Amino acid sequence: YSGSDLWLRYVPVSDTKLLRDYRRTATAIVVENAEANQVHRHTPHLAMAPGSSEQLVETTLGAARDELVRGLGGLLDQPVPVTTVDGDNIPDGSVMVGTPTSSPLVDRVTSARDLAEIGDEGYLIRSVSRGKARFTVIAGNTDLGALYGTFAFLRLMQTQKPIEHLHISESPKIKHRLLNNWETERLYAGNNASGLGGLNGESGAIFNFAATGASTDRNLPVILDRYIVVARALASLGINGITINNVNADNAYLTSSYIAQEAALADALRPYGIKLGLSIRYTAPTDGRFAPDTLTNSQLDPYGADFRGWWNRRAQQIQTAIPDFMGLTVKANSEGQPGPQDFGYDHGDGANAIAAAVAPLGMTVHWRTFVYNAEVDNDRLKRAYLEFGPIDDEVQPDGARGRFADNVFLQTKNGPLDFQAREPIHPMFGRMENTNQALELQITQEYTGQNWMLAYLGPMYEEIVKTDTYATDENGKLLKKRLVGNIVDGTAQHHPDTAIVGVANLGNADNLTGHHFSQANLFAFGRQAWNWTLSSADIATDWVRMTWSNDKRVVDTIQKMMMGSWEALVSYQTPLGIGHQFAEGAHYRPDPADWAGRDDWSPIYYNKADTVGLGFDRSPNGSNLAAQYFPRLQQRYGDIDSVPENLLMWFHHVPWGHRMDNGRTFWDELVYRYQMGVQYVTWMRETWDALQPDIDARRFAEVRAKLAVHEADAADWRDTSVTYWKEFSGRDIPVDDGPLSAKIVVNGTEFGGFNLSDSSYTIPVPAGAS
Ligand code: BDP
Repeated sequence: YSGSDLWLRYVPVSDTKLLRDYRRTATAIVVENAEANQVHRHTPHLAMAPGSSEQLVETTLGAARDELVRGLGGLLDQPVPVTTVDGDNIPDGSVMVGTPTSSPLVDRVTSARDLAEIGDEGYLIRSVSRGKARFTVIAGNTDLGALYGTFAFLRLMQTQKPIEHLHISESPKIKHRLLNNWETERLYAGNNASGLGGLNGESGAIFNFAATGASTDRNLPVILDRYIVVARALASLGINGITINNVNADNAYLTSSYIAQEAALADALRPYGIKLGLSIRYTAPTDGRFAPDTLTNSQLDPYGADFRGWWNRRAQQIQTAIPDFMGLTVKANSEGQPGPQDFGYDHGDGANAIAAAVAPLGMTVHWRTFVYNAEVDNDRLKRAYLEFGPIDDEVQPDGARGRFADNVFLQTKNGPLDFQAREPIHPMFGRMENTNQALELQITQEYTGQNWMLAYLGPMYEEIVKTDTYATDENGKLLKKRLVGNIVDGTAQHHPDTAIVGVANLGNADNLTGHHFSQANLFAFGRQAWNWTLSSADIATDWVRMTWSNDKRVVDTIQKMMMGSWEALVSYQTPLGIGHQFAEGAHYRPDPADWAGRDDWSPIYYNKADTVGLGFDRSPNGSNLAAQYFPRLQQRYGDIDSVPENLLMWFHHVPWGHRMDNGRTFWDELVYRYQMGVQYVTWMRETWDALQPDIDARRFAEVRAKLAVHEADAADWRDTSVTYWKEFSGRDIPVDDGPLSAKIVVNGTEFGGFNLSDSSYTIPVPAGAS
């Protein structure tokens, strides 16, 4: 098995008693008027590629019905018929899907009050008895809600939960649950950024939009199996939009020939409730490819009719082909991308100009806040808040606060640097009271091991969304709801429109993500986007059951491996709050001694290693990034004695002899952390080996091969880093003379199982040295 079905495998239920119960509870599929609400098709001859096993569907309820046919058929290991119901005779064991408008039956057996509570995209799943018949109803207010409920129902069986007495009401906490696909640049699902070559056909972008060359997909509205697998998988999580191209945007995506391909893709994804968006370049109107509709630089005035008119015309052209097109994502004045500042304007002027151009079409603008330079107080991290904060605060002519338009979302990475394995939260969360704010998380493992390291990021997402911002109101009073999740879902500051964005890891590898375990990060992101209060441990358990096995020992073992894997990565890569120690370019290997041609890309700029200690002083004695946080966090982060140890070097230049909470010196603890992270990977490799009899051969071998690379590369991180730090600390490598107390702990639970008492560690002599 190649992994190409992601978590939608539907293998027969292994527990025989449960299989019998399920077979009794799900005997027939009833979807009334499944063909009634045909989705829009722009491309008349849309077709699956020859030889496809997936099928195009034309309605959302059709997708729900087909998923039940496939899912129940697979899980129950017998076909489950699609039937119609005569009058009142609902067959015992029916699984009925629909909305009160699509289905008179669903209307009859659901209560208007229950439905009122779940909103547009929520669902109900109810076990109902009528006379002698017992059946299950899956209902939404919209077809999409009903589809989400269908996947949730199948998930219960995939994870072997009881389905006889269901009383479920679910609705998403965040309105726009989106992916940004970084199509080609460092495509971690399929490229060779690490220089290690690829396994199992990892070699390219998932959507083939090549402008030139003899690609077979080019300009042809041919849909590949993997697009539909992705659509189904994303719908199973409730993801409702995808911006398909990289934020360093290529204007080609706005040309007519690309729009035709985008329309075909949108047509194929539409039944699954997945809308398309595009990343754009601020100066696209000046691109000669749009002639005769090409502007000159002097026509790019954000307040002028030329600039706004151009974007409005282009957006209209897109909307004609893709009526439900979401909108545009903009990376401006960031890492060399053009933006309003090049023309004497600020981010508010630029964002609002494009927003005004697309607002009449009902589209949004996601304006990214990833702006930085090292010149602000010698700290790259301070700039975003300094640029965006004042615009959010600005009093407008009508007395209201905040200049950003209503259809603008400021899209902010979880932390102030750049998707490092662990960062403190971005200081802007909670600070943008008057602006829509979208949280951007990275699913693709750019800085977290790419497709070579097994790192389950669910606990990282959980840590982020459950971090307390200590946000206060205008009188300085602590808000009641103020976790990052509350800010993002709008409950903290009463924002009606809300969004979360995952930078996705989809590529054309057979298993779509390169590393089999990277599928789990997409799964976790989607589940947490739907409901950020979920536990990442439970999500991992579900994923393992759906993807690998329902055997209890296998589930427990793999889940345990996953749960400590992120913390292990932090340990051997960037422990105790050190950040960005990567060799330039690929962002995979360590190079702490590097100056990358630019301060704020350079490991030495971030580590500040010297004979006194290690780490970046962002306390009031240093750059005082700490002051950008709300008062409680300001104090906590600003003081070396109260900062959480896992963020120590993020905020302080820590003396080598500094005492840690456990009594060890900082130096000793640092070395232990590196070692502990590597040991965890060794333990994972050994543990995986022991699972061989329980795992299908191909996936077992592929993961095993990756774990071997992972272990060697983790050791490289440890050795390269510790060797370099030692030049500054001048201290000996600690030799452990008893059980170490450092452990991989996630949410209070310890993970691993390795023997820490045997962890004395000696740095190998570098090659060539004597
Ligand atoms: C950095 C990536 C770069 C992205 C950038 C961004 O290295 O490829 O374009 O983030 O988010 O992490 O814009």
